[in-house]
Formats: sequence, C-alpha cells, structure tokens
Amino acid sequence: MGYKGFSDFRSDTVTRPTEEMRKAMYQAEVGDDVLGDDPTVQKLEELAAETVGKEAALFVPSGTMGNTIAIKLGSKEGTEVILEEKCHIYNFEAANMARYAGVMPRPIKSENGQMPLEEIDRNIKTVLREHIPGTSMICLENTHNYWGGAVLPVEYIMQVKAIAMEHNLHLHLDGARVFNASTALNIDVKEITKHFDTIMFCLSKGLCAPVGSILAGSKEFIKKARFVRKSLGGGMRQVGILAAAGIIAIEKMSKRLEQDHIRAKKLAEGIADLKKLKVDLNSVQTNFVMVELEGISSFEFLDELKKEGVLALPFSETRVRFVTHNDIDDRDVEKAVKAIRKILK
Ligand code: TLP
Repeated sequence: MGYKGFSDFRSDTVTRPTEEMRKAMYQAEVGDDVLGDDPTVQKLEELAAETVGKEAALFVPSGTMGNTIAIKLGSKEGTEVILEEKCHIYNFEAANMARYAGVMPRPIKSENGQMPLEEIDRNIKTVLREHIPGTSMICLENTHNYWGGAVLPVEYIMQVKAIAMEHNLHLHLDGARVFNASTALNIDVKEITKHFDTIMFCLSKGLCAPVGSILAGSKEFIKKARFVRKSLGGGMRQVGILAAAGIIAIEKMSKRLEQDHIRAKKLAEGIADLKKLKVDLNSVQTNFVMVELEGISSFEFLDELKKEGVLALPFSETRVRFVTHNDIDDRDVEKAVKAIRKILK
C-alpha cells in the first residue's frame, strides 16, 4: 500500500525508506561532507565503489546530477556523445549535456535500447575537419526505462566496449536500475559494470533510499567529479543521514529485486488477454510493465484507474507504465489486475 492508500505503480522512485533505514538514518554518525568529515558518506562511497568494482565513488543528490557530471568529464566540449534515441539522458535530463558539458547528442534509433553496432560505428566521427565535431563518448542505459525496463545483454555491452576502445571513447552507463539488470541476468553487478569507464546508479529507486545516487569510476575521475558536483550545487553537509539509508540500499535492498520482477510478470500475465491493450510478456524482463492501449487514451484510462485506487504513469497518448517495487505487494498486483480488467472489459 503506497501514497495516500493508493496502490502506487507510478515508479520505483515512490518507495519509502524501510524501518531499518529510518533507524540507521537516526543513528548515523555525521560530519561536514564538503570538508570531507562525514564517516557515513565515506563508508557508503567505499561500499559503492567496491560493489561495482571501481576505484572510487561519489554520493550525488540525483541520477541526473550523476549523469551530468559523467558527461561533463567524460566528453570534450564541442564534440558529440552517442546515445540511444529514447534514453533518459537525452530525453529527460533538461538538456544538461548541452548546458553543462557543451556537447551535441548523436541519438541512434533502436527497438529495445540496443543501438545497432554498425550504426554506432557509422556515427563515430574520427576524421576531423574544421566544421565537423568529433565523437568523445558513448552512453548506454541499463535497464532501459523507455523500452520497458529492458536488460542489455552483457555480450552486447562487450561489443560496444570494443568499439569505444578502438576509437578511444569514454563509455558511461546510466545504470539507474543496474541492479535490476544484474538480478534479471542472475549475475554479480560487476559483470556488467566492469565494462564501463563510469557508472551512475540510483539508490532512490528500487533500492528504497529516500535520496541519492552514486557515480563511480577511477580515483582520478572521481576526484574531478567532486569539484563538478560542488559547482552544480551538489556539495552536501551532514549528508551521512542520507548515506546511512544508501548503505542499506546496497547491502540489503539490491538483493530483493527479484520479488519485484515476479510481481511485474504476474501483473502482465493478469491482463495480457485483454483485447483493448497490448502487453508483450517477453518484454517484461524486470520491474516494468509497459501497456499499449487501444480505443482509450492514457489519460482517460489513468483517471478511471485512480478511481479504483491504482496509480500508474502515462508514457504517451496510448502508452502507460506500471512499475513494481518494495511498496507493492501481491494484493496491490491483484487490485491492479482487477481494476484494469474492469475498466477495459
Ligand atoms: N527516472 C524517473 C523519471 O524521470 C521518469 C522514473 O520514474 O523512471 N536514468 C534513468 C534511466 C531514470 O529512469 C532516471 C529517473 C534517471 C536517470 C534520473 O534519476 P533522478 O530522478 O534521480 O535524477
């Protein structure tokens, strides 16, 4: 049961901190983190770096800031960054790559979050003439938000890495939900993250922390990232209060995501036979269910759904996203299935 008694499938960002997190936050040892005094933040950053197999990590207020810092430092002003057309960085991060890094996006179409390798290759500009911006970076997103929480195969990541290495490009992962990807593949998250120069992952989505994300990379990169974070207004003081929840997010909450994946599947299976919607069961790989509506708009559908005590998010005129998470249990799924069937019968 979520927000105001609703079964809240809008996002895993709506998860509230667990009892254990609240206790740890209350008891957290803190100091001024801008002065480097907060032991709980230091513990979180060490744990985060070790978890994703990088030398160092930085606690940042949001995924957006983590990605922005990564692009600012991983790219070069006046160059292009290759990314998938529907990715979050390009579509939902307030044009930060242009504002703060001074780079041009080079979006590439895909059907599932995987940019075709030959298209990546074809769009890399190495022959520099005066009027042609070169390419400095590639960004991937895993799991992919727009493509229904789709997981990138490790094999694919390795192939992109090979291209990036060949052209000396920085490879960044928007891994807001990378633990959902590692859970779905049943592998250690390092098997994904080791292929990237930098990784951003969110503590405040399925991992239930109230605030915060992690940017991880080499020691040298993270040292510079600390300066950029400050310049963006992200230097935080006694932020061990939040880091305490982040530690539990990584140690404990990253291990329970399979339950969310099972519930997403259950939800999708419960409505897949309905004629007025389309849901591809094979595309439900993690904690998202993307529903394509027929004969009713997203907004109309969501209004009706709300009357039944269920919330979800519109992704287009006809596309609605349901996300499962720690504050959604089996009863919420049953309630949603019943409500959707009633509205679309
Ligand atoms: N995604 C949010 C909304 O912005 C849509 C959500 O509810 O899914 N990368 C990815 C892949 C994301 O999905 C998000 C947030 C971010 C980055 C940004 O993280 P925050 O919100 O912490 O800046």
